[in-house]
Amino acid sequence: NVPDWYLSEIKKQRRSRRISPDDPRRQEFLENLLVVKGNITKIVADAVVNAAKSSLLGGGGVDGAVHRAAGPELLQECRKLNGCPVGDARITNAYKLQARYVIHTVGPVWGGGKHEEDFLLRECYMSSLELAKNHDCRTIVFPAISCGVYSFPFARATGIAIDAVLDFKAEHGDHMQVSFCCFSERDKNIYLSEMQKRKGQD
Ligand code: AR6
Repeated sequence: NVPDWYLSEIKKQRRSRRISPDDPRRQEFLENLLVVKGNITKIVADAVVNAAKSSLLGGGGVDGAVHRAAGPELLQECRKLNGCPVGDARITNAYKLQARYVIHTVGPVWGGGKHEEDFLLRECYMSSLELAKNHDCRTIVFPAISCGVYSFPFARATGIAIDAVLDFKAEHGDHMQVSFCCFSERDKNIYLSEMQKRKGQD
């Protein structure tokens, strides 16, 4: 449950444009997206995104795996951040991960779709990409934010993730290699089919 004042504030600040379906760059951006199957903590990238909770103090799923793999110093640094609102992101060192940074973002809990879940999930991707860009990251890997404990429907979430990345690249340029990491072949195929649908739009 995100307060209304917070929602209207981030909506005002961030009216990120959407790339037109006819924009020729769309195909190119789609070709440059990668989907990998595996454990996100094993991936080498400038920034690894963590599907965190608002306290930023660790939990299960990706969050638990990231904290275990990075080591206890990650939690020490997270304690200093005083949490993070839903849809926003924070950056820390990555310690023992094969990455320069961990970007912690807090996805919305799925509550049926009428509580701004889509908008907030998009914000997670936008905030994370913006932080990565401001820290000169060339490669970033995302887990399927909100798709585990937070129960966001998978295909809907992957569509939002892909569109957010395309829109970000349309606005800021294609300077970052963006990958999506998921655990199963089934999940990987959902990403690929959402990408395919978008390729078909041109
Ligand atoms: N590598 C890649 N994907 C993973 C991994 C991994 N190591 N572990 C899980 N997934 P979740 P959420 C997939 O629950 O829904 C935590 O307790 C998983 O199959 O990690 O945003 C936090 O502290 C699913 O598709 O994140 C929060 O309280 C996706 O990653 C809460 O869970 C996300 O699942 C956040 O829930």
